[in-house]
Amino acid sequence: MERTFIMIKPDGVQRGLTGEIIKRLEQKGFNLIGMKMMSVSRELAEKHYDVHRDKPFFGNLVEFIISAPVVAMVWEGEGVVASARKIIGATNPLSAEPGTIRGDYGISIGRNLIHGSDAVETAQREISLWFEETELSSWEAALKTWIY
Ligand code: FUP
Repeated sequence: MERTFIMIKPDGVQRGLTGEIIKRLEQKGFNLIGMKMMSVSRELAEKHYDVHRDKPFFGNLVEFIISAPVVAMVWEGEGVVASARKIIGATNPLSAEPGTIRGDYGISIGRNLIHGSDAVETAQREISLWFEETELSSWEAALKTWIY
């Protein structure tokens, strides 16, 4: 079953959107199989955003991610990587459609509330970066018969 890595960024946690964000993914029908609130080390933040290392916003992005706790999660379900990206919305919240998380709650690209893996391979890399396999509990939702 496909998995994706989702992180509620420091702004999402501080603004009290953790429950709302989990609710949206949960009610879609995806399974939450791992979750932890954590302070992120500079090393982990830099590894996570390694692809952006040479971008002008890299420094500010890392400082932001390590500035306050995040909620790191792994979600499981058919097509969860692309579907979660749709639920999250465009990177710039001002361009994100209403009805998406960033479209409903954000204004600034540097405070866009949430991260979601952009492809299945990226998801695998990010999940192994943030979680030990023993921290993940794959389980069959009681409602599965009514989702698939
Ligand atoms: P996304 O996959 O939607 O999270 O977006 P990207 O991987 O392109 O960017 C990662 C993060 O870098 C964004 F969530 C916010 C930040 N960013 C900026 O601060 N400025 C930019 O111009 C682009 C991205």
